[in-house]
Amino acid sequence: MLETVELAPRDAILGLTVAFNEDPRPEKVNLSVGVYQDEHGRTPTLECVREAERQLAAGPSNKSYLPISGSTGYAEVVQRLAFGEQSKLLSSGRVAGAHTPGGTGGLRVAADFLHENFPKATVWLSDPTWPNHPSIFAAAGVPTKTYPYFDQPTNSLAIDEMLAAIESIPAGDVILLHGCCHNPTGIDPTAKEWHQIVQAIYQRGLLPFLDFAYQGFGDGLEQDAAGVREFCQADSELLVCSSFSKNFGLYRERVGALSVVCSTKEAASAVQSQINRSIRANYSNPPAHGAEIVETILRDQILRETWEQELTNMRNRINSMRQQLVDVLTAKGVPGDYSFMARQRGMFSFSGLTKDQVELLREQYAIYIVGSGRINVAGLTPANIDRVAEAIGVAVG
Ligand code: PLP
Ligand code: TYF
Repeated sequence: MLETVELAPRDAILGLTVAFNEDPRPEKVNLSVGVYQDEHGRTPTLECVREAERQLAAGPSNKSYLPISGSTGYAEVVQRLAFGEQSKLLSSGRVAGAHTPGGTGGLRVAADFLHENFPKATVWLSDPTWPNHPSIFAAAGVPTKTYPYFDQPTNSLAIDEMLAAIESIPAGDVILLHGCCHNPTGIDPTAKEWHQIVQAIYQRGLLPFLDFAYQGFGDGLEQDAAGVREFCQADSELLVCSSFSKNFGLYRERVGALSVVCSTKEAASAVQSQINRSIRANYSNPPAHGAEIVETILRDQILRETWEQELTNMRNRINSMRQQLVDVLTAKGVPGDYSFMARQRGMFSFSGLTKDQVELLREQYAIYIVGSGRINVAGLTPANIDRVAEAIGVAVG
């Protein structure tokens, strides 16, 4: 029977890393998957994480199951980070949620929850978006459609088209937004645009859903929460999916969370019971280690300061590489204006390179970029930036 199974296509992004690892050329550069690399091209474990693990190893051990929705202490620190230390939501009893295996786990739990409780709802995704978004909702049986987001000619947010689209989405549908550091474009709404977006969503009667996978990678922990806070300000219902893969460098530990802001405590209890039901039939209860690390760091003043410094260093290195790439491309006389790359935020730069140019970079230079032209800026280092710019020059020339 199993011989009838057909080969599935590789993941558009993770599949490239498989191909990269198989590439024998020593000069190869991986600018595909969104994993932070330091100036030596390494993905180090953060010092705050190593220290938290030392503390955890020295303390009492408990390998019994966590509750279905995970640790409540962890949920509290997650909410403080997303909603702000002063948020009235923290003690309101109006936030349901779960500690999930990564942001992806949170997205899938939310998708199952939506499918089960709002079977007629469509989830609206930005065009473009992270390719895993449509896959996750499709796997849960949730239909998706797209709204305009990116204005190619100006490399900016297509705010007017986006607002007009929101006004025509049927009430009761769900709209997914990237909390910050939009993947793949690197373009986020300004404070004024967030305000317009929130008002339009609120007036239209849509359920907003923020995918918050890069807090701290844009302009700072608080600055990057501007969108989340604008929804809270409007007293809006809201789903937030947090991921700590990037900002704590905990990728393989699978640590994330889903927080659902409801309008009453009673609604939150019912939502919680439905979320738990989805989790039970999915992975039963979450893995503990990554969440223990995050909670330990966020509850300890010294570890938290270390973390914020390490996160700032990662953010600054990425932003400095953005500027350097623009400078080197300009210095080499590569045709085109690349200044937009320095304005984008997060790990990625939507370069405008075409599929053919991306292929040329891979075949001739062993430089791996996602087919959409998305460059992982965090993969650039002082040692490879010149060669990357040179190759881009040939590709676009
Ligand atoms: N959402 C977006 C937009 C992402 O780029 C990622 C990255 O991996 C995730 C969610 C989920 O991350 P993870 O499941 O590794 O926590
Ligand atoms: O967009 C990225 O590169 C990251 C990592 O199926 C990732 O979000 C990519 C693809 C995928 C899971 C994670």
